[in-house]
This record gives sequence, C-alpha cells and structure tokens, in this order.
Amino acid sequence: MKPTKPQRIRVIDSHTCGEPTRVVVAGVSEPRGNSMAEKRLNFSGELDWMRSAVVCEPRGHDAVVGAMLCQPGEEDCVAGVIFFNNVGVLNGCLHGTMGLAVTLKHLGRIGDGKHRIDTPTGVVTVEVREDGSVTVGNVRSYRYQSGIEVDVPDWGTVWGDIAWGGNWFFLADSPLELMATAAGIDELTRFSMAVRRQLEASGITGDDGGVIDHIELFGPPADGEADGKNFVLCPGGAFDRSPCGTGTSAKLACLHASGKLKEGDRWRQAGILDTVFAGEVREAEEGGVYPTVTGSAFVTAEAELMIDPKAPFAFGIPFS
Ligand code: PYC
Repeated sequence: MKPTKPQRIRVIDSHTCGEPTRVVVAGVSEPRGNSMAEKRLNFSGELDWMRSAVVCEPRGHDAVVGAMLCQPGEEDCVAGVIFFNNVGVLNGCLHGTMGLAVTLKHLGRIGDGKHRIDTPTGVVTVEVREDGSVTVGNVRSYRYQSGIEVDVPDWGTVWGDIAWGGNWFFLADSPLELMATAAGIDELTRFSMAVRRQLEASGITGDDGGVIDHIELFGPPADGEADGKNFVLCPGGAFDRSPCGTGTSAKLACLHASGKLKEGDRWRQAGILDTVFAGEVREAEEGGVYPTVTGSAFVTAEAELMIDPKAPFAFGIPFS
C-alpha cells in the first residue's frame, strides 16, 4: 500500500560500463519471505509504490535498474537482492550485481575475495578489485531452443535462439547496423520491440513458460577489443547501455551449445557503447554452463530520496 506520510529512502548509485544501478540501502521495510523468490513476490505486491518512486521519473529514468538490498535467504551470503526497473521486477541482473558489489564495498560490507549474494534466480558470487573490475559467477545458463523462426510484421523473418542467462533472451543476428546514434538506437529499439511483440503473439516462451522479455541482437565488434557487439532491449523499453550480463551469459550458453566455446575459452562481449564484458564458462552436469562475467562498476552518488505523498508524481511517472 502506498504510504500516506512522507518517506526518505537512502540510495547509492553506480554505473556498470555505462548502465546505471540504484541500490536501496535504507528506509524501506524488508520484503516478507524465506527465499529471495518469495521476497520478490512480496516486493511486487507490497512495494510497487517504492519501485516506481525510486526508478521512474522524476527521480530516475527508464534505463535505471533498482536493487533492493535485503537479508539473504541462503546461508553464507553477504546480502540478498531484488532487481527492478520502470515496469516491474526483474529475474536477474548482472550489471546490477556488479553495481551492488561496488556499493557493498563502498559501504565497507565486503572486502577482497569472493562473496556470495542471494538472488531470486539463485546464489551468485562477486569479487571486486581495486581497479573497479568486478567478476560475477552467474547461475546456470542454457540454450533452450535454436533456429526459431519468427515472422515479424513489417520487418520479415528472423531466426534466433532462446536462452536463459538469469533472464529469458531471444538472440539473433541484427539485420540493422549496431549504431550508438539516436537514429540507430531508435531503429534498433523499434525492430526489437516488434520481435518481442511477435514472440508473445506466437506464444513463444522460455521452457518454464517465462516471458521472453529481453531481445539481444548481434553484429561485428567495432575493434579488436571484443569478439562481438550486442544491442539489448530491456523489458521496460530502454536499451542496455552495458553489454548486459545476463545477456552475455545467454550468449555464452549458445556459443557453448553450438560447440564454438569450450571451458577455458574467453568471449569478449561489447555492448552498444563498445564497453566490454569478458566471459568464460564452466560446464554444468545438468547441461548448459556456469558463466563467469567480468566488467567494471563505479559508485556515482549517495542520496536520500524524498517522497512527499502530496506532490504530483510522488510515486513516479508510470511510463517513464
Ligand atoms: O546486466 O543482466 C544485466 C541486465 C539486465 C537488464 C539490464 N542489465
């Protein structure tokens, strides 16, 4: 329920290879539940006002990913986290996990070495270094289907793979040049949205019936610093400024499934801004891989958000 009294919420902002994360560190009650999946469900029902107040305009914008710092459900974890954006809660988020890791370091809550973080998709590990680089050990990722044909109205037929990397992705070669210009981004967004609409209209989902809410398009890298470049459309309509960690994990799973990436090989995934995540895999007994993704993240602000229920748009502009 929306509060009727003024609220103050303490947040720490960071960016991971260009993509913003806003971690809620105080001022909001802990979501109820034993596991992070239960807490995520409770968060959706009870704290939706906080989600939109924190990440939507006028305090945020559509590219901001929020991260609610929680008590972990699993033992030996330093923290639990629920990720959210301008339209709802996310499953996983690796750029956000890197942002959370540098935030915990900034707060003095973690030091050197590997730490476990509890998330709704499972336990992930983080390791932060002095130079701002962060390595995340992700949950099991796998290719579910390959060569799926989608007839996209006004655009034609697209073939792609469906993979889980902590979110559901449809991965396809881009028919458009991956240009980080206003015109390029607009066109890529329109195309990706049309693909997503058609997947939904055709009833194409992940193997658990999960909505494929991320579209990842691939093209050649700009230079020798990367092996490929992507454009990722996020669920709220914004594009990922980073190479997208769950998207990189999905890509690693697809490369491994098609025999193009083995244990010990490295894949450097550039995003639309040509920043790079480096990925490797360990094979999983159940099939698929455990990806390790390295990027860099930096704290950009500490702030106290003020929510006056009397103010217009106190709880955010819903579509922003
Ligand atoms: O890095 O996994 C990620 C991500 C998901 C949505 C935005 N970033």
